[in-house]
Amino acid sequence: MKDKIETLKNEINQVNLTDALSVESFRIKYLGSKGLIKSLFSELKNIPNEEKREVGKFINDLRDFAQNKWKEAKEKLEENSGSHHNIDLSRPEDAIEIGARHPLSIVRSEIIDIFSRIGFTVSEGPEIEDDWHNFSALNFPPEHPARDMQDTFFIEKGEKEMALRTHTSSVQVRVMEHSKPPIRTISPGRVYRNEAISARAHCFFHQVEGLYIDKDVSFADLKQTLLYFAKELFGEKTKIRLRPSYFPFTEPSAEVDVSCTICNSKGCNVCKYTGWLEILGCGMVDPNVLESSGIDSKTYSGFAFGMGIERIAQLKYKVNDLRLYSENDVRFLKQFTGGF
Ligand code: 2NL
Repeated sequence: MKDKIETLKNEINQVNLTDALSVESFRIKYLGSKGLIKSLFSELKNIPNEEKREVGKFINDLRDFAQNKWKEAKEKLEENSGSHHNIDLSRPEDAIEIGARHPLSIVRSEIIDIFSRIGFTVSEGPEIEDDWHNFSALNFPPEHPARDMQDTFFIEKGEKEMALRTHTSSVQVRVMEHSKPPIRTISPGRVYRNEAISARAHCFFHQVEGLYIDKDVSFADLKQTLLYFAKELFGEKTKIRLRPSYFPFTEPSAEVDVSCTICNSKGCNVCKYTGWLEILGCGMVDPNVLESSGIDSKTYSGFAFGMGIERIAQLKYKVNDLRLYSENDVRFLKQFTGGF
């Protein structure tokens, strides 16, 4: 019996377990319920009682030996079939999503491009402003409602009370303070208003303001500049009309409409059947504003205008909810192309 066990042990020792098949047939042959080791155990009953204990231990050892060999081989096999061995190096990589320009960025670039062709530079400034640059220098009276907490985000910053700029006119005040006419500049940027967020209002939006100061700048210059702009942006056939309006920083002031590009002025629900779309506000710079920034209002005059980029993008791309611009939904964002 002992010899038989010894022979079986040698045999087991020499078996080569290299693949899944040999590992499984090894298990069946030696360790299975009808396997050779099991049959050794059943032969125990034919052995004299005094030897049973010793022979039983031999068979137990043999079973442990075979089991360990099988387990080791199986683990090795599983390890080798791990993911890094299954990589197909010839497989093409997943395509990289390259993304798309944001519609507001496309429209801003287009506006900058149109004005730079007639000599306007681009100026930028801080989003956190003091009262002077955002309000006082722009002729806002002390009691103006825009100075109210309900309209403007105020910030405690050191000793001074600061605010998130409500328009980029503050940038243009800085330009006037630091340079001499002629000044031809546009200031694109983000501005903030304390408003509840809805489809038609947001607590921030984007503006492009323009400023032109020189000797003898007239309202006719303003009108022709804006007509040129409207034609470049919406097409050669575009008409503009000016309606009287009011801003603290311009006098006289006007609101500018373009002929509805969606229905060719025939009347549609976008232009509310008027044939006209409002796109910007403008006016002749109030002499008080020029003087506040150190420009002699007897020698110089100027015009200024301001528009919301969201509004222009809404007309160009028919976006009917302002919130879409800042939700970062790629299904929205990847629809826009053009403009650099
Ligand atoms: C609008 C109207 C406007 C201005 C902005 C301006 C700037 C200076 C002096 C005078 Cl430094 N005016 N900017 C003038 C008229 C209108 O914006 O509807 N914006 C969204």
